Amino acid sequence: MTERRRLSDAEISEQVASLDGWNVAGGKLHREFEFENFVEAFGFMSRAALVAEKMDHHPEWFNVYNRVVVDLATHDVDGISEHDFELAAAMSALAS
Ligand code: H2B
Repeated sequence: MTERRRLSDAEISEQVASLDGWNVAGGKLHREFEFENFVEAFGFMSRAALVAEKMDHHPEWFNVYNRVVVDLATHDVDGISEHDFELAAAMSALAS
């Protein structure tokens, strides 16, 4: 996997532009997912958790009923790294 290097603001703006539905909020990659119901939302979270564990890169997230709010950052570098973009892309793919 790619290195845990803190990306520059320019690198982040460039990469976030090609990632559908995600933006930067509070220094983290942010996206809100909405599903049909709680079972769909939790199924998504279960699948994303397995990907995250395999990557050893874990989301901050919040779930109410059919909504999952996700914030991705790399604590080890106190910023956003390639790992956040990889996890974001994987989560988008799982939700689509
Ligand atoms: N997840 C996230 N989001 N950021 C990290 O810096 C991070 C992680 N570091 N998961 C990993 C685990 C680290 O704590 C372990 C020791 O590899």
